[in-house]
Amino acid sequence: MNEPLNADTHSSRITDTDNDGLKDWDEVDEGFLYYINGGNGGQSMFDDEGKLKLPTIRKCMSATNKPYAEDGLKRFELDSQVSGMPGTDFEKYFKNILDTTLVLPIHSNPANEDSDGDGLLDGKAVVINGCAVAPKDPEPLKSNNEYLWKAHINQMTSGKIGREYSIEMLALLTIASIVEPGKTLMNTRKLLEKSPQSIVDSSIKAILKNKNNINSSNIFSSIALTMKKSSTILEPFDAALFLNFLADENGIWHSQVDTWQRKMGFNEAYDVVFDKVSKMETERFYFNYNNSEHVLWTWKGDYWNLGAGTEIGLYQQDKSFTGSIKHYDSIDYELPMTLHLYNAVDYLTPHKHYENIFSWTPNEPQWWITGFNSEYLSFDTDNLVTIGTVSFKGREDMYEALKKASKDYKPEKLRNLIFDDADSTVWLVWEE
Ligand SMILES: [Ca+2]
Ligand SMILES: [Ca+2]
Ligand SMILES: [Ca+2]
Ligand SMILES: [Ca+2]
Repeated sequence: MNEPLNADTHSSRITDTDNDGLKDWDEVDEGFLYYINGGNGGQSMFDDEGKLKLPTIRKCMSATNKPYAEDGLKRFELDSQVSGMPGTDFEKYFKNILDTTLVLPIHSNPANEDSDGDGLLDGKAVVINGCAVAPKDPEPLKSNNEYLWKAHINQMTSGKIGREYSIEMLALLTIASIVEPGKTLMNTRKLLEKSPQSIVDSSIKAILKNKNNINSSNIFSSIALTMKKSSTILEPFDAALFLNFLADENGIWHSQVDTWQRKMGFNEAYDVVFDKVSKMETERFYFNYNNSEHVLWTWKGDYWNLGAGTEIGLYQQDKSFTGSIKHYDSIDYELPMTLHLYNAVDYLTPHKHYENIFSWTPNEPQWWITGFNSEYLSFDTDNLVTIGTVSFKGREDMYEALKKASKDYKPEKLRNLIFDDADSTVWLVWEE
């Protein structure tokens, strides 16, 4: 550090030695220092010269709350078995260590921007080309998905990233609609003969009409099987065309903002349908906002012939619907979102690493962000890992509402979210 931590100059309150967004002093656990120096008895943390009074390990051990001493002692116990350490007289050596080693209690290391070496910075997001690619470290002294974040930061530094729908794809679709359709378009043409809107309308009607009987009716199975039958005879191109998806410059398929699925909204019955025909996981993050239940809904899995994919959508409850299950409408505005999919390879071995399946950081804000790589065929759906962001900038109250609701989520759900207050962004890190 440039200056010793002291009370007089206050330099540590204005200096950020490691440039991680936190002043040196903010990285120190002031509360513990105050407590260990007898804060309750009115003693100062500083001596007469204004220097910090650092506790010894033994003093920390005397504290009711002794997170630092516990760690230290474990290390010293191990040291006694390491060659070069005194084999005899260990007690005396140990006692000396306890009484002479001073401890600076910290939240994070003031001299290291990434205290725990997991790739996430102690006090700010990792920013590449003006874009936040990893959140502020939620636990600066505990490694969080180290290999995943390092792979992701590397991907965002030098990998292929989609930002726009492909112009060639738009041109191709226009041409396809005016020239005689080739073989791959034939099946889609058959499906779309009646016009896409009528297919959508009848699907919506069938699903909404029957969702109250979801457990007893076979209608869902037959809808699902028909959908699957239709989709498996299609090339990815046709399936994407049917779903109104477009490819980006890297050949990854994505939903569009203005699309027929927006009218359908979402409910749990749809997931039941998808469950019958694909291998997919879903997770829902419910929260109340503006007196209405909202849900951040996410999926990842094997999407028929569209390949490995993942999605995040934002919905709000449609209170006018009076079925036995709740129906959600798509939100009628858009937010900046990004989405990335990885495959954890050799997951249970020391060679574990993450392969990027796609990265999609569209310039256009989204209500439902999706990505599908139809070239990616060899994977186990259990090993898919989604990283996504939803920026609530301009809708900070919504961010706060989700953050507040998350405090009641079960740990296995909560661990998939990271809240970065600095830019009101929610990070989805969905590994298991
Ligand atoms: Ca710092
Ligand atoms: Ca630091
Ligand atoms: Ca870190
Ligand atoms: Ca960490």
